[in-house]
Amino acid sequence: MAQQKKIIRVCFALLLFIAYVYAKTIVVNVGGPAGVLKFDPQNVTNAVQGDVIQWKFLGGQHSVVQSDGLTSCEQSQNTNFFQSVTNPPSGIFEITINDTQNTLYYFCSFASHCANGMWGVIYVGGTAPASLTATATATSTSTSSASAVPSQKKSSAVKFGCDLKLVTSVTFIVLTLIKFLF
Ligand SMILES: *[C@@H]1O[C@H](CO)[C@@H](O)[C@H](O)[C@H]1NC(C)=O
Ligand SMILES: *[C@@H]1O[C@H](CO)[C@@H](O)[C@H](O)[C@H]1NC(C)=O
Ligand SMILES: [Cu+2]
Repeated sequence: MAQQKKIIRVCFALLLFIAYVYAKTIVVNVGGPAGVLKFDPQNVTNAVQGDVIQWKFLGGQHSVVQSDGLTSCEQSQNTNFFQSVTNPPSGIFEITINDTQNTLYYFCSFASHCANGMWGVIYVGGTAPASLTATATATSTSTSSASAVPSQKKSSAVKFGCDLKLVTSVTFIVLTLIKFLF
């Protein structure tokens, strides 16, 4: 009995650890020196529920405002739309991805930046068009602008309940562990 309890505790700790490692922070660079009017990467194709999107303001006057469509320069009709101020004092603006599948559009609302192409998209849970995922894979091997680093603070045992791939791997690990221990 005591041993069983111990095994359960080990499994639980393992699950928490996996959930902790799994959530990632995706950095999107905003602007830059000499009037750079872009979000880099413009299309985030690898976001999943629980991930944090972190916009880093590198220079110039910019903002991040959610919209309702590709290349749209109007703020979202959604009552809970996300929005940063122009140049947050911390130099960073973050959102957490709540949905398993969604497509989030946003733009820079400063001056006419959006009309000049300063907009971006976050494809959540594999909703990105095939053409984009193909280019994303091709470019991510040569450049590392779309860096995905494991988050230090975002972890939750609740999140993995919704991700099929993770549930599958967790089940596999737990089953292997149980088989190994008995
Ligand atoms: C992002 O996706 C849109 C829509 O498919 C495309 O027009 C745009 O060129 C893409 N941006 C980059 C930098 O690949
Ligand atoms: C996710 O949910 C939190 C808490 O309800 C909310 O503050 C945040 O704006 C939501 N994120 C997005 C991208 O809508
Ligand atoms: Cu801007």
